Amino acid sequence: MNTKFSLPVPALVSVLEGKQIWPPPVWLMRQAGRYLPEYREIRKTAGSFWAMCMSPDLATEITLQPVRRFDFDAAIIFSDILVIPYALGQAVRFDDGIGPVLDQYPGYDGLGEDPGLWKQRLSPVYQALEQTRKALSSTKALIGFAGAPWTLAAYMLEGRGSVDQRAAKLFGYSNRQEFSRLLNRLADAVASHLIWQLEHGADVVQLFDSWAGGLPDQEFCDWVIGPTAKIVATVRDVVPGARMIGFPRAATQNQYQLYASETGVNCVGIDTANSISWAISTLGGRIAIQGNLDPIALIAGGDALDDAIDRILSAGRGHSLIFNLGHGVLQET
Ligand code: 1CP
Repeated sequence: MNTKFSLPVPALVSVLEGKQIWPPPVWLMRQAGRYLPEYREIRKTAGSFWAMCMSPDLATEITLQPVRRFDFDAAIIFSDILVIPYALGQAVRFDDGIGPVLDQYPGYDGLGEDPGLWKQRLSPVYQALEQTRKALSSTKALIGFAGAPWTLAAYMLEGRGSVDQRAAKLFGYSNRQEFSRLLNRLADAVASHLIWQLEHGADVVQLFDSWAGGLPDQEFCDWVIGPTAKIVATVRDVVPGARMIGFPRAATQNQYQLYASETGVNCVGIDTANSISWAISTLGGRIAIQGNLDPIALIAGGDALDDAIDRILSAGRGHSLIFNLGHGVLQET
């Protein structure tokens, strides 16, 4: 007789497998961070944000903080999308009050091409995932993540935060071939990073394409959908059935539709300005939908917050929904 007990499947994983769970599983993008006093406490002594990302013990503790406080259905590993340029050899630092600052883009030939070295540089993330998975209840999902190639290229070419995509667009329009080689290299590194995260305890991975908005349709196809589809296929070659969420923030409805049908992700994250009822009725037949409470409604609280939550829940009833924000939690929350 087989006496093996099976562990419960986290609600968020069930939703990504097409089930409808009510009430829907909840987590918040950027749920670990400066709005939490217990995070600020660690931040004071850790030295820097980067040191926190690169310490498996601190990253594990910070990942668990919001789950402990709010009983969210998922933990997202505490790290940053800019670990990929770092792994490729473009140094990153985080200046207080300024945000990320990157060394000058070294050119395609200056980017590291050795996956062994990428893995070595990113190993604190995998160690943190292993530790977190051990400490986390089996009813909670552990989410790994990476920046999508277009968004990473925007930071790598701009060299700093709050990018307006100008540097990446200019580079892409003027050197189409070299830009597509860059996106390809990024897609390889991102796929490897996601595979390694799944192999070290992540149940689900999310691709953040935070700067996907404002691209013409042709470039959205070439620079967002193409590399994302390549990543999804590469990851699933190694990890069959890998559960993946894509977040092409601020894409148009037409672009969201293409993204949902062409990339292969199990779920799309809807940003604050897009309509969740549109997303559920148009895309929700095929894949799960995640979103999309305005992070500022969470600051406002009161009736405005209740109404906004009710609207999302009534749109999502009877569908595969993951309740989340339309962008990250703000520090003032
Ligand atoms: O303490 C501090 O000063 C650091 C603030 C901070 C934090 C808490 C940064 C710097 N990154 C993070 C963690 C982080 N970043 C997570 C952790 C897990 C969680 O969600 O709790 C995640 C998923 C990210 C992803 C990330 N980093 C994105 C994609 C999501 C989004 O917000 O669009 C982006 C664009 C970044 C770059 C980045 N890192 C940090 C800042 C301030 C920024 C944005 C810079 C900018 O363009 O203005």
